[in-house]
Amino acid sequence: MTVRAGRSAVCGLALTATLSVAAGCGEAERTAVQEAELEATATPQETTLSVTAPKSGSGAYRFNTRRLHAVAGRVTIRFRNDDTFAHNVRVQTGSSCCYRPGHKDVGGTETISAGTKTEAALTLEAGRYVFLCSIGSHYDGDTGRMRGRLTVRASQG
Ligand SMILES: [Cu+2]
Repeated sequence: MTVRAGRSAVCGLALTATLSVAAGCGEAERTAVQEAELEATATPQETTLSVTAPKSGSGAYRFNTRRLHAVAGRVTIRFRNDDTFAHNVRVQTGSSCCYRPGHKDVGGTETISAGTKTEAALTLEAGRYVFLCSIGSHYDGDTGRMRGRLTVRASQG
């Protein structure tokens, strides 16, 4: 006999006892599970970060910010490319730029062409990250400054 059948038998007994107990039987069980699921998703830590690549003109490629902060959990990056070149926003583990041994890409936007925008959702644990444009040497060198630090703090609940 299965566990489920056993439960039904118990519920059957409850049903004959009183209606109120019967109503709680099984249904109460389901509700408890639903509540647990709701609780797990009821306090989503969600951060939306806006990043822009301004027109670089004759200057270096860059983002409009070198520092981003988020809360552990779902992090959405909204990226607008106002430059005349294609760019992206990638996130790597590590506290210093970029592609150091052990660093890994944990997500980010696709590469978008000039004058367009996009967004990407990542799930990040608390810690220090770097964000960068991964194209060519956009993140480093004389013509590239497209990099910065992303600090993700632990969620409150
Ligand atoms: Cu770029």
